[in-house]
Amino acid sequence: MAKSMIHKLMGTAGIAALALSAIALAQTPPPVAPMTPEMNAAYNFTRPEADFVRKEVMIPMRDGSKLFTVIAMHKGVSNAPILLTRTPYNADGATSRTGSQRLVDILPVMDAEFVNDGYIRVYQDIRGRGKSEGDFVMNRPIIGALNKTTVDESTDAYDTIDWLVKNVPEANGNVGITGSSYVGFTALVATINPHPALKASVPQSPMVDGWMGDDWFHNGAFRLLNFDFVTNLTINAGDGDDVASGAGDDYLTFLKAGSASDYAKKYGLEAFPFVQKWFQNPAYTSFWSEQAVDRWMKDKPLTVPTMLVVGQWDQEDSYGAPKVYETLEPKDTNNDKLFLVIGPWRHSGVNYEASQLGPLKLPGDTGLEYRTRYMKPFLDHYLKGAPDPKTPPVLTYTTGPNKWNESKSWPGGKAKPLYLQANGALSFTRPTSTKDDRDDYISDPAKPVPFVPRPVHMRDANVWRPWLINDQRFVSGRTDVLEYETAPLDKDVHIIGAPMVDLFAATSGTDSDFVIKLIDVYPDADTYHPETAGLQMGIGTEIFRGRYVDDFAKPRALKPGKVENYKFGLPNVDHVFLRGHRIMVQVQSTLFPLYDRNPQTFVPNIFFAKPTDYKKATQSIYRSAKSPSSVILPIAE
Ligand code: PG9
Repeated sequence: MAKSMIHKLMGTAGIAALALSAIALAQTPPPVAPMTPEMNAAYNFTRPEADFVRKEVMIPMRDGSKLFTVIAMHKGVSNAPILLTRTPYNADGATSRTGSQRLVDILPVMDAEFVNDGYIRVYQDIRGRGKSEGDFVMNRPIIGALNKTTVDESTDAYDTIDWLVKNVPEANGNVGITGSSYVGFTALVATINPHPALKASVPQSPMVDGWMGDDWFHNGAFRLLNFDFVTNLTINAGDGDDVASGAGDDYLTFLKAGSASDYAKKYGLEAFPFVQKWFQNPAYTSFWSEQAVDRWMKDKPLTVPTMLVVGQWDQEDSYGAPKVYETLEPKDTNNDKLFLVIGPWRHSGVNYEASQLGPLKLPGDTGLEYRTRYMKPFLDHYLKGAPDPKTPPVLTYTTGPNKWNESKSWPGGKAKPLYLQANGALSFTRPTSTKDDRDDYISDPAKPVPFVPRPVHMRDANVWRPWLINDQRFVSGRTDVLEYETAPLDKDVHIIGAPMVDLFAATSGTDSDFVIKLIDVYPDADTYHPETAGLQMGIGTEIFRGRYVDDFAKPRALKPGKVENYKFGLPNVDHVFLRGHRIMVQVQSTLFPLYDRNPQTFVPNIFFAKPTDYKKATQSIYRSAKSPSSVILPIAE
């Protein structure tokens, strides 16, 4: 019909009404039947108004496995550096924290300074975890004796970087890598046979040697919280739950279970492959020594500028970063590839708001200060060509005066023994007694010393994160904890490095653990800070399993009554015991249920100790001229 004819029939108003009802009809969704299934295939959480672009890709590795990767950046970014993180902890979740349309809200808090300055942020699930293909092997060893496949975390980093620089058009061709703990491990091993586009690495608290002092054991003593780590990491590819052992007092839960293998059996964990690997390797076998990252790295000088970071109170991985620094530093002849940072942080605290840890209040957010003043300028230099920020070879934070401290090398202190003395005294004077002066205590595995006040809820972040620094007064007065204390200091005592334990001890049993705590005792009278009056603040705590006194690979029974010399390090610190404070050392033989109990009777494998193996023992701590027990402090000069 011609337009003029319609006009004549309906008039202009009629046409308008018809047009409106046609639009209304078009806007009404088609009718949905009552039984239409309601699940939706997809929803794009990134709305058109978002200030970012977020892409998900599967990046192929050399063995054909594809790794799930999220690439996120502000809209309009170009010629930008990439900051990569390779994680077992869910790349999708890490990059979609909220439904916000601001990039800084969907990413972890530590990313803000980077993406706001044009960085492209990339998160990838490592093989076998999250949405990535392939098999997950805990801290997948480098290709070699333990790993006969063609892939490891170093080759996966290489293949990922290769793909990114070729396929992300907004990128400038330079890649940095960072992350903490397990993710620090992946950041560190990316520097082994690195891709040429990898221009800098910032491994934070990297897991380096799980037997010596990162996560699984410390000097041979096993950490019972590991069972939760394993259920978290090795049940399906996502984030598993904690062991189903209830929410009661962990102290009683573990005590009632018996040995670590009894606990595993009781809670259905004994078939987990990684649990079996622990149980089959209680000593420092080649299974452990050949996956120690410092050994993988020791023969070749570092080619990628690397800033190792660790917290002074890192309750999980205090060992790795300083160990790698110690191993590689002599090869960094120009002092331009290797950097060490030790901050006033708990494990991974560097990536969060860090103005307080336990009782320690700091004048500012030391996490943010580090990231903006040191980490970002370091990465900007290598990834964006920014001027050299002259990063100090060693950056620490001196607690006590609470200020950043730049130095040329680590450790900075001169060894000075602080000796255990009669009547619970502690002083720099070497004992002269020619008698076998000593203090005894009875260690009863049926009543182990708790590592935090009971009831113990060690999975609670508020308990777990600050336990190393928290007030130690809760064990005062226990007959199985010896305490030695200096007089109030007449001047500041500044330590910078790892205090070393030099302990002379005997046991009436045939095996034993020794735990040493170095403590800063605040003055009792403090009008203006009553909350810290008399505080016994933990500075360094470490354990040593006696059977390894000769050789970590070859445990042996201790001879009852024979004095042995135990030497081991406490965590690296930069701390000032202020004038008026006292220094305290505590000695004990259990730290439960953080560590499994030593039965105090030599058995071939403590994981399988029987209830009858657990026996009381009398422990003797010597403080004579011949056997002068001490904690050797690295005194700043
Ligand atoms: N140290 C941590 C860990 C390692 C392995 C298993 C579970 C936890 C970490 O924070 O990555």
